[in-house]
Amino acid sequence: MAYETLLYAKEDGVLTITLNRPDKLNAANDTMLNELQEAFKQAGRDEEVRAVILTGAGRGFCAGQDLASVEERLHGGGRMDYGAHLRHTYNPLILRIRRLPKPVIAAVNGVAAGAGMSLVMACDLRVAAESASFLQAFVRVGLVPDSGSTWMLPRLIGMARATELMLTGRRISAQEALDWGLINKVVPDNALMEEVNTLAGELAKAPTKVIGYIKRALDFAATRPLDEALEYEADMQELAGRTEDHLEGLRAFLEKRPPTYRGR
Ligand code: T3D
Repeated sequence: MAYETLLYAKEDGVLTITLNRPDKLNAANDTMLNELQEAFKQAGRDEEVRAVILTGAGRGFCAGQDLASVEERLHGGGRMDYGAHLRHTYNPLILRIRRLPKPVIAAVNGVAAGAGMSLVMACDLRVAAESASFLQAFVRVGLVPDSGSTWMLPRLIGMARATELMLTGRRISAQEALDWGLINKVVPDNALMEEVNTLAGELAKAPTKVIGYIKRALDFAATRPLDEALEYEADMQELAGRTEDHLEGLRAFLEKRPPTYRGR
């Protein structure tokens, strides 16, 4: 499928989805939001895809909702029904990323603002270029953090810091984001894609189904008491134990050789 606002490139099991409205710092309009949902749906269906990278073209990662398109609607005398808009666009997209049974890495090449920052947080791993930055821009335009920010940010950096970023809209550097636990790694700008491609390449050779179960177990445990999390771990382990890759892992260990996982 050809996309208007995304680049979609697949190589050696790694799918790279690039947000492609560089002049607008990849701010998300409705076309992009629909295309992102479609692209992640495709990523889920395509068995060749075993790891996904999400990044941005140009100097930004994503500046959040395209405010010009909101203004256009309001200017035309219309009403922007934010609730309905979120329920049809960002919310299903965030769930689709979280529920994708494959690893998703954000390669944060520049500024990630508002829902663009939420998108980064929805990914499983986050690697940022030194010059990248993050802001909960919502309050600056009189909006509440959305697209999962209120759920994800306090879990990643704690309530005190999350509240500060949400109430002030302060922009933080990649280094501060790393120090606070928001991201996994900071690399020089010119090394970003090489670093992320290497990581994605390794993940594309991992036991993919099991990675899907790990994602499910983590998200389940995030909101449940210990006894329920233990039960869920047991369910996921039951499923993992039935995969071909588990058998391969066992054999490889006993035969003292590296495993070859096929994602099944
Ligand atoms: O239902 C719903 O949809 C609600 C959902 C809401 C979710 C949200 O994401 S709300 C928050 C929306 N985002 C923002 O408020 C961020 C707005 N952008 C900025 O504050 C700044 O652009 C940045 C801090 C991100 C970067 O600043 P800077 O100085 O590096 O770049 P710039 O010059 O401001 O932006 C470059 C261009 O991108 C510029 O266009 P121009 O003048 O060169 O033609 C700018 O207008 C455009 N741009 C940046 N952000 C957006 C945008 N255009 C539309 N929408 C944007 N969000």
